[in-house]
Parts: sequence; C-alpha cells; structure tokens
Amino acid sequence: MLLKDKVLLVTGGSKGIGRAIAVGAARHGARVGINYAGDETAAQSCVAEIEAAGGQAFALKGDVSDAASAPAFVAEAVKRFGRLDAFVNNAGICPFHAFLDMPADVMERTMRVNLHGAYYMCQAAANQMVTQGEGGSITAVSSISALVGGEFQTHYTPTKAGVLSLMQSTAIALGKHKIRCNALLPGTILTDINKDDLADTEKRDYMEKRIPLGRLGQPDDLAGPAIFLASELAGYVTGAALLVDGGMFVNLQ
Ligand code: RM4
Repeated sequence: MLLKDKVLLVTGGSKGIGRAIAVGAARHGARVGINYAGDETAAQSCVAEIEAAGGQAFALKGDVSDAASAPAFVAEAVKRFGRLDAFVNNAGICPFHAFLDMPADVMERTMRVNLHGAYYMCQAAANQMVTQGEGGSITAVSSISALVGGEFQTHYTPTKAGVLSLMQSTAIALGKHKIRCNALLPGTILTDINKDDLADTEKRDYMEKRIPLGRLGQPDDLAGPAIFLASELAGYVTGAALLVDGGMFVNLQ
C-alpha cells in the first residue's frame, strides 16, 4: 500500500496508460480522480473498476488544452477528497502524419493537448500542493520520443521533449516547496493512440524486434513506475527521466 491516504489525479485516465496508473494507484490505497476528454463510458467504467475493488474515485470531463480545465480538475479533488498529494499528467495525442503536408490544425492541436495541457495541469497541481504546504509529487508522461524521432511524428516528438524539459525546470522551481517533478518515458506501449499505426504488421514486427525484452509494452507496465515516483520510496527523486521501454532506446545492435 505505497499510496495509503494519498489523493492522486491522472489526466487521460479513462483508458490506456492513464487508466492503468489510476487503477494501480487505487490498489495501493490512493483516492483517485481521473480527467477524460470525451469517453464517458470508459471514464465511468474506470471509476467502477476502482470502486469494485474497494477504492474511491471520480471522473471529470475536461479538454486539457483549455487552461481552465486544470484548476477545475484540481478543485474537484479538493472538494471531494480535501487535498492533492500526487499528480500524473498523462493525457496526450499522436495523430501520425507526414511532415511536408502536416496541416496546421493537426500540429497546433497536438502542441496544445500534449504540451500546453501538461503545463496548465502541472501548474494547477503545484499551486494546490504549495497551498497545502506539505510537498507532493508531479509526474508527467513524456516518451522515448523525447529522445529520438519519428518520421510521422514531427509534431509529436517536440511535445514529448518539451514535457521532459518541463519536469526538469519545475523540479528546480518547486524543490523549495518539497514538490518532486519527474518524467516517465514509455517506449512503444499498445494503446488507442497507436493501434492504427501498429495494425501495419510490418511496422509492428519492426518495433518488436527493436525491444530486448521481446514484446511491445502494455499500459500496466507503466503503473509500477508511476506509483513508485508518486510514493515516498522516491523521496529523493526529482528532475529524473525514467525510461519504461523494454530496452528499446539503448538497442542499437
Ligand atoms: C510513443 C512512441 C510509440 C508510438 C506512440 C504513439 O511516444 O513514439 O512508438 O507508438 O508514441
């Protein structure tokens, strides 16, 4: 029970990596709030899964690219649970597209959701933690794509590099408040955002062959690392970047 009596929020928590982190945190004793963009059924099913296991949870709809969604999400946690101890910024999109004819609206939307949204959410979480005066943990889901590129991800990889850098700078800005800020860098994890891309069997085989552990990741592979960073076990960890990629990044030959 690494998160007993903690309140933890996750953006993009109705499915994929965010859901796995939300359910895992609840299993470790956290009371949980999830943000979701629009899939009410998925969001309520996540809440039901947590409650069925004896936990407490709520879901709040919000477009993270709208700055106002951030204080609203944090305020809901304070209203329901009285505090905020750990925040996981996970919401993100990756509409794969070629560079030369990338539509401006696709590039802009990706920047606004992945990077601007992360900024607003982490800022709102930090302000609540500073008000509480008891420190806290902020974890942002960056990516292996913060470190390497993708032909059809020229709009996406800069956002993941930005999220990594945001955690490095907020770690400095918030250290005086005993708030730890860290980045998770997932490799290729099977989720909704890449199911179409990985439906191409040649692409999927190529990606799998790059992974020393021999398999693509699953959302649950991110739960343990996220719970660790949110917990007291990581009490001296801040400004860190934790690759969770099955060894893909280091695998040149
Ligand atoms: C990740 C990484 C994966 C890709 C997803 C969409 O950051 O690039 O390979 O499938 O994004």
